[in-house]
Amino acid sequence: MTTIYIIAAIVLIVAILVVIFRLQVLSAVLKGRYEKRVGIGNDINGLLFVIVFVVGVGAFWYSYQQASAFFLPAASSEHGVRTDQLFWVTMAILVAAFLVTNALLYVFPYFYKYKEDRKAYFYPDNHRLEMIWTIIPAVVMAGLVVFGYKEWTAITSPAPKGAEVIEIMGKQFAWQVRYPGKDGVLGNYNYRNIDAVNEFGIDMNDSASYDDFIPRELHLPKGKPVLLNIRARDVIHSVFLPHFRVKMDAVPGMPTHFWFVPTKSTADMRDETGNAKFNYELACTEVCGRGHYAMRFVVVVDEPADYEKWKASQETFASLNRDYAAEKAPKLVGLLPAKVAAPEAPADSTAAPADTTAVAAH
Ligand SMILES: [Cu+2]
Repeated sequence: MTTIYIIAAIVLIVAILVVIFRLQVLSAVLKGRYEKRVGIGNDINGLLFVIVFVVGVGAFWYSYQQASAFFLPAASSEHGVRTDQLFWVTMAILVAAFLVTNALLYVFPYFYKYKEDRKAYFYPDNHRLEMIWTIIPAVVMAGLVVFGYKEWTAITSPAPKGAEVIEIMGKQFAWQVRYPGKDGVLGNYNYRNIDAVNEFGIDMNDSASYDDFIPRELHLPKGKPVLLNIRARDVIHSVFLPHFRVKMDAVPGMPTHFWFVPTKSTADMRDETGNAKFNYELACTEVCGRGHYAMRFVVVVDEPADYEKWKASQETFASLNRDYAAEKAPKLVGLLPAKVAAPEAPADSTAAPADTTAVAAH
């Protein structure tokens, strides 16, 4: 309560001082003793406007120069190159408009500051000027919207036939990816099937599930369309592949997707960046909880032949969890590949590689 009284008292005192000052000025005007004095402050203020503009533009350019070291390298996907172009064209137009309008805004107070022998010119309207500054921005904006819309429809169009289908699931706090295996079809899933073993909730009663595999890295083929089927298990996450300019939310209960064509392999990027340890990465770009920062997943882009080799080398979820698969779907247990015996260390390293057909004949 005392605070309110103190504030009220301060406000009243200030108001009284203002009124006294105003009365003094008015009485001076009435007595004809009032002189308008324009001090040096008028010139200084005018000059300060110009200085703020020049220093501001300089600082703006300097910060751009400094920050450009941290910009992403050129896009590693087909659509990424086009969206980058769109971005830079928009940026160039905006910067040009910014410089012109702000130059006028800051230079006018300098040139048209108060001068005793000058009277302000009353300039109510000018239809031609208003047409110019309405129509030009409208046409430019409409052009940008049309190009952007065209690009957006291309990006969000259905994936071409034969695209590699990969499922990405976000959970607190990791990404998991699932490949469809040899049949090219991802097995069904159901959230009710999720448990400690089956993090995806894969339906083991769907025969398409039996060759699905869940690797620890996301591998993509260079030069081939890739379709990501995206979902989340708990909260909203967001798939972000910055080098490919791919960003799409992962929403629980609402599968999303994104297709694109990677154009540079990991090896290409290591050459391009001169960094032998370069790796593409998948990050989460939705603040999804405490462990959000830890949702990094390594992405590898292979030459198509290496990609096929890598796929062939992956063990399926079902064969890694044989007992689980057998328990969940006893009828389909025949789909499990035969148990592979642990390879014996060759007694003689110079021996010819084992002839697999001969082994099978025993
Ligand atoms: Cu997340």
